[in-house]
Amino acid sequence: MIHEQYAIRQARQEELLSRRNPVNTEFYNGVYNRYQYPVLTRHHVPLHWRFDLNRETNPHFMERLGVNAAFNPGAIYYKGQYVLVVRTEGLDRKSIFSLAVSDNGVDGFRFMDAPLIWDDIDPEETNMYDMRLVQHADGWIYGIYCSERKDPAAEPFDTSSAVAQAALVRTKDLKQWERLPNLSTPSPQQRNVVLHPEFVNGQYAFYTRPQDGFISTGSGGGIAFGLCQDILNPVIEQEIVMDERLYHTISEMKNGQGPAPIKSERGWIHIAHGVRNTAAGLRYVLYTFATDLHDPARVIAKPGGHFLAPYDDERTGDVSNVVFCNGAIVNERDEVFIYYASSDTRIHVVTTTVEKLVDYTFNTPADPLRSLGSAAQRRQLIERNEALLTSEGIPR
Ligand code: M1P
Repeated sequence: MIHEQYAIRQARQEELLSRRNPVNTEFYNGVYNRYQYPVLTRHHVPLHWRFDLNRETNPHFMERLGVNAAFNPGAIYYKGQYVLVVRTEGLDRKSIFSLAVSDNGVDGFRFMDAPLIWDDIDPEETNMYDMRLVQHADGWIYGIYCSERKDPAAEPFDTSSAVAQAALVRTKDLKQWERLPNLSTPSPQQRNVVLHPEFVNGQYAFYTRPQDGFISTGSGGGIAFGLCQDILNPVIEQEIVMDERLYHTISEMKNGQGPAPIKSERGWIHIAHGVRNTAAGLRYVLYTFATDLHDPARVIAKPGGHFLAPYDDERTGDVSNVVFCNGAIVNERDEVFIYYASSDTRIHVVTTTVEKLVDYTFNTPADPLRSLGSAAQRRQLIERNEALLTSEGIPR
């Protein structure tokens, strides 16, 4: 028999699930809209995924399989709906993938069916996370995720060292998933690998992130690009760094491609994350850059600084001072929904348009890379504005 607490708790959860999510009018930058609430949190996870509902076996209605966090979602616009593949982290630290769907992209997200599974072709795979969903020109929807295992070369006392690789799955209906072999690259470890949505020179193209270690990218110079002939036996022979990390920038320590790039008339618009170290630990922010339509490995525009950083309450969570994006959706009206997680804890959205993303990416000044250059850049803006204000007789 169902426990009487179920109806009580479900009514409370329904208030959360059906809550509207208005634009946050206190925030303005002209680039995107923020919203008042996260779009998904661990509290959105269905009760029957967490509780044993049976009064006989769970008389105290205890949460048997709790969820610690819902974050870092991949995203796809599928049959007119906004679908996220959410990194749902259990209390056991294992991340699993769960689909959540909304009709408008900013509220009403509900988890679907049950967490995703596929053939277990890799018994050493311990954890999986941060899936990018890509509708490829070949007709398949690909999921590229980080597959993590214990480092086989670690000393017996070392129970933390890990190896990260890029794993591939694909589907046509978001229901049946086919697990493909892991991507092989020249780099010892990989994270933040993303499939380009179109063929390049007749081959599959990937954005990669070469790294020597599990946390540190070491000699890995930044976001790289590589081609792969056979998606069923995915091998990249050569990775070329296309967006390098640089001293005293927002991506001094590491960076990584976010979702698959967005196609515009002026180029591919990329959303990526940049990481720098601070006395309080790593700080993750998002930035954008554009690449050539015919050569997506050639950067043609890159604004200075961050596009989006942790804001107010977003600053705190399991891993504080982090925003991370691996999912974005462009709908038929060229509206852009950028899904990101804050502090490895919960999921938010900002909305903009392709036109605004292009304007931001091509017309925001580049990082001058030196303080005096930044001062000169700001003085030029002030001088132009003062001249305009004066010419229009507006006091300042
Ligand atoms: O904890 C912040 C992020 O750290 C990793 O990102 P990166 O590989 O760029 O350092 C990932 O584990 C990511 O999931 C996490 O959000």
